[in-house]
Amino acid sequence: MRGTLAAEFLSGNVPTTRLLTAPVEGWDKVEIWIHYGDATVHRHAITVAEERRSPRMQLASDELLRAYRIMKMIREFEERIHIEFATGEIPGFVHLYAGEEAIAAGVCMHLDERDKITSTHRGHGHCLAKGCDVYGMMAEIYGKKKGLCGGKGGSMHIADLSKGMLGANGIVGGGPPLACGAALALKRAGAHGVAVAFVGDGGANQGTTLESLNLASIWKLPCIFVIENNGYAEATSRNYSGAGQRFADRAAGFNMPGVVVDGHDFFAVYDTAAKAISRARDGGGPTLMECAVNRYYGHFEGDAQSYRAPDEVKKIRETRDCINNFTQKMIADRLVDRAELELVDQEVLALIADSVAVAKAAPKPAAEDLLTDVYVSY
Ligand SMILES: Cc1ncc(C[n+]2csc(CCOP(=O)(O)OP(=O)(O)O)c2C)c(N)n1
Ligand SMILES: [Mg+2]
Repeated sequence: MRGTLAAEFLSGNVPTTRLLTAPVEGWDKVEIWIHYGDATVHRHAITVAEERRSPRMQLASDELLRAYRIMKMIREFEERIHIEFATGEIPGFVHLYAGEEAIAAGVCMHLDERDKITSTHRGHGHCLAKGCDVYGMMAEIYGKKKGLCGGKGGSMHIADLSKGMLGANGIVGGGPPLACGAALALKRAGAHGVAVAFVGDGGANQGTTLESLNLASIWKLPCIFVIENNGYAEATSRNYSGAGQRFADRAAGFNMPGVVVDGHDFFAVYDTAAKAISRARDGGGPTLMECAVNRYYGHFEGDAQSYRAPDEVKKIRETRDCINNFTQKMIADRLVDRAELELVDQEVLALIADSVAVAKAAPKPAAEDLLTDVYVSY
């Protein structure tokens, strides 16, 4: 142990938990001995069994900062687009993911370049969490030629196959069958890759989703279905549109595990996704994760939201915000410093501001680009 950390530890500035962010499998007790030269100045024994149950204790501080950065990036991206859309410069429809960041981050942090995701019409968060380029995304949303899809897809159809992001999707329930196809290809390739389908609560009622659950189960596909239950499909409350209390209960009918998780809680999502993804990688087949969450903006930008109580979102932002809750836990447990988080904030804000400036100044596709990329041969 380095002297500086030891000194901080003795002064109480570093809690014991900080030293246990990556406990060794099978250990239930750790003794920490602090030496300066030959002298032992402190000996401390900790029972780790309790602490190891908490997923936040399993993440090293650089991973916690990565989680924070992904969520913050999505939030700031969406907040900025909310402002920019109102200027009229962004073409087409935009559906914002703000409020749901913990889901994309908590799931995608377990994925790597082998893995594929399919998305929804509310896809910016999934793209960012899977590693899509911020400049390419912003240019795409502005309909510019150097956007990820040449400016022809816009917000609702961003895709980057090189990152395993198979596309935002204007077809509600369009993602799950694609994820099954990707998962079948991954299974045949034998490299333990997985496919994740993000689906809304409205999308979960589509036949395509139910057929995909069946297919994934009978073919034992490495596929995870993440139902983002934000309580509404457009203006229709989930209570009017979905039979049964929980989507997760439907999983039993398809012979796969079904779990409900708090979609505002990064650690709950992260932990549940870890189990589902590692099960899928090991050939155990699909899992359905239902994440209970809220969206902060309307169904689309411009939605008057007359179907929501006036203070509905305000209350959720104040009490259940995934980033605030994450930050409070991190600071309380002294797992990261506030200064480290502020550095991330500055970096993310600067990046997004620059991506907007670059996107605005970029050229649109030319007339001769109109018919390129319309048909693809395989
Ligand atoms: C097949 C199909 N049916 C209907 C629509 C119109 N539509 C667009 S978004 C949406 C609601 C989707 O709700 P949900 O799946 O809960 O996702 P959320 O918007 O809440 O993220 C509907 C009905 C569509 N795009 N595609
Ligand atoms: Mg919904």
